[in-house]
Amino acid sequence: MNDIEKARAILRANDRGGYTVPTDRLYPFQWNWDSAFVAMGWGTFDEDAAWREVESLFAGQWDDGMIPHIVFHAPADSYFPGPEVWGTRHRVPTSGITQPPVLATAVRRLWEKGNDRARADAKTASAYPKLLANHRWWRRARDPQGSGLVAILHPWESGMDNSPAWDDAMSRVPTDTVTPIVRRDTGHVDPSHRPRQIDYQRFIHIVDVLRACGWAPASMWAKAPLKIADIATCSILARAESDLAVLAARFGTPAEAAEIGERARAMRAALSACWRPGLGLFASVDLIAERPIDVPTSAGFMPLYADAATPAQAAALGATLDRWAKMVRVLVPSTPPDWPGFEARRYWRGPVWAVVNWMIADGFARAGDAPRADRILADTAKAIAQSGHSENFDPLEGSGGGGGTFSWTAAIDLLLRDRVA
Ligand code: 9WN
Repeated sequence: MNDIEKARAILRANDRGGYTVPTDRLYPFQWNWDSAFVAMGWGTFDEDAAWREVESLFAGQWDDGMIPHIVFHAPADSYFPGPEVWGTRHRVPTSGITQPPVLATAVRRLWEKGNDRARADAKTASAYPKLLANHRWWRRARDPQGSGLVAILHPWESGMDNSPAWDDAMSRVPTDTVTPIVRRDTGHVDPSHRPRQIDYQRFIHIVDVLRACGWAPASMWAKAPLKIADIATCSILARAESDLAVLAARFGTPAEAAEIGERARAMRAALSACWRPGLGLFASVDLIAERPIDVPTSAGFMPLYADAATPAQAAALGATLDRWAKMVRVLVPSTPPDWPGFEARRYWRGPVWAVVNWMIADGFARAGDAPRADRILADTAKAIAQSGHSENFDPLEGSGGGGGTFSWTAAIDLLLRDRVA
């Protein structure tokens, strides 16, 4: 089997009939941001499967517009916390929190690249109002004060679950839980790579608090023990707004296009103000402690992906990337090796993720910095060639970590090849 066939075979093997699990057993359901990348991956060779992926994620969308971070299409006992812990009331069982909104970006790409134009138009016309409802939900539920930045209320919402950027805020979250913690993850992958037990206690404490709010956004906003304007999630939403604006011009009304454009502009301005000269990066803001989070992570490059960096900021980010490059074999580590919290193999505290690389590389390319974009993509391809389609990669050695035969890593591999072709 050649390399491209290997990547396609992973998506086919992880397809559960209309949706793709991130990997067998470790993550046996549909995850929100994984599916957006996976849909783009499917789009390189099977447009039907790509649209099915998008539609099955929409099947989990709540009436208020929220798209949950997990859709539990079919029962499975190999993951904790399952639907019984979330106790939500949607038609399909889902979690009660969300994840970075990559979906509008994925739909735009599928629409623009679709070979069957009539189908691409019809599918996009049906996706557009759902995406608009989702972006409006973000603004209403997660930026009620109109700051221009949206907040995550759980580290899982960032997708970068145990990033050292959350350490200080998480240290203030109590560790007691109503829900008994019955971890399954540590039976599937090396426990020393996974978040620690105390992280899980806090993850589940927050779930308990939010569930007690009946998953009602206003009450969640008032009671959440963690509230962070995550620089990566905000950048992903700002970019998604720009992509949605393109769809609005074709499928929406002028008033909607203006509304979306205005949100995108406000977000970019708010993002630009998150620059931290001392770090040479952008940084998230702890909205409870009311201070920026001065921890260097790969998320700090993400405003490039939203066209929110000034030329001077983009140049400074380039210099930061060059400094990091001297310390690693594979860019972009989730946190750099000279940071005291760095751990080469523990989730989000060092490892490289192909999807994050894809977005950061896209950001450098948009800023006109093709050499750095190419370097990041070449490193991604090198790690995949060395270690296969792993969930993540050790930045010092290039070895694979987390789950194997991973859908979004296969999807990025396909996108890399699509770009070259
Ligand atoms: C919790 C599926 C998901 C990714 C996240 C990654 C990991 C889940 C977990 O796996 O998170 O959502 O149980 O560890 O951190 O980014 O979406 O691949």
